[in-house]
Amino acid sequence: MAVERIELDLLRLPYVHFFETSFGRACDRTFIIVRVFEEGLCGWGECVAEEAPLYSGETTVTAWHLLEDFLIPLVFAKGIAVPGDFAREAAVFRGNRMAKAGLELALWDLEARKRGLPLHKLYGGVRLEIPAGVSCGIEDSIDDLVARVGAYLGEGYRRIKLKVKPGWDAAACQAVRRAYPDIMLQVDANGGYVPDQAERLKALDAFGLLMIEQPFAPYDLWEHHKLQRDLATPLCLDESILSLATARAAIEMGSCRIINIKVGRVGGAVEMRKIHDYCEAHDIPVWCGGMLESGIGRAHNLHIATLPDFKYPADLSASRRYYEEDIIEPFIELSGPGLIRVPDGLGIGVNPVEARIRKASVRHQVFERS
Ligand code: OSB
Ligand code: MG
Repeated sequence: MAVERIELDLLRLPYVHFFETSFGRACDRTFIIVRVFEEGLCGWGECVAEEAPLYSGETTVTAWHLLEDFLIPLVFAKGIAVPGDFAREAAVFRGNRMAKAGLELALWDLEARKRGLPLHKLYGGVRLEIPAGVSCGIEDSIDDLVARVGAYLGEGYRRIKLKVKPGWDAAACQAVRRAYPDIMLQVDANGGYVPDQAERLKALDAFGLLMIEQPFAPYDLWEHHKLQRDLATPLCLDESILSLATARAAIEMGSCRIINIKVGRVGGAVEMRKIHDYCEAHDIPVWCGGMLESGIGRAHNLHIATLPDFKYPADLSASRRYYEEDIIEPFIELSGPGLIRVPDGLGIGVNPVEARIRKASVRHQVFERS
């Protein structure tokens, strides 16, 4: 059998609260939803490329272009039906990992549905509840930040990540630590520091952080190595890790002690699995990052985070932490303190709501196998 039809939607959803990082402030999320159809079944994927090329060089426009002009024609030309075949064939095209992952994830959901399984069973996951935390953006003031952290803790979250940048780092950590001395706390700089600012990062050793995520630019594995050498806190890499090859280089160079896995950033669950297995074999813990996904992408992340080497809480929060009206039913909610249960229906186990997708869609296109 082979995929017969693929549909793309470009959606725009407003955040419940702005999200500010070292890249700047965003008030809504633009992303692509991918549907693949075969014999009456439909698989769903989400492409995490953002509107601007800040986190990654990809954008919603480049991802749509790759999907429309290369990846979807490839699926039809090769008669592809399973994710492994797609990953192998799509490897002829360089880069554009988020575009590839959006389509590959839809094929994973379809494959699980064809086999009558929840996706975590297909992956061989080992847990049904995921320890989850909140990624807190930069606020207008430290008081606003402390209040927001307090509200998330009140909702039951146990692990907090603070976005940092030069000038919004030690003071933010100190204020949150003073208010909540015992919480699991970590920071993420999204590459906002240059090596000359290493002293600012070393000062963060004072706050008992679980990790410092991506202080320097993505390509700079050597500078991360030099910083890790002089730092007690483990470094975690996010943007730097694009593939098994970059993960291996970072680990062998001692550029990090922890890896943030995002399936979109590495081009799909096939590559995600290679990185996961390599890290597990080399005693490098991983955890599941997020890209402020809609419920479709977040459900995919929940299934991925069931794999055994996911040892730190994920950047995965309830639907309402991100969006007033998530595009799935039921919404994702905390199932216990700091925990989210993995949906146990077929495939990703949540139901996308067509009417909400149509309402948020700014572009829709159908592709048929000829
Ligand atoms: O660096 O982890 C990041 C969101 C968009 C782009 C990059 C990142 C993030 C987050 C959000 O931190 C995590 C989440 O989805 O809850
Ligand atoms: Mg990050």
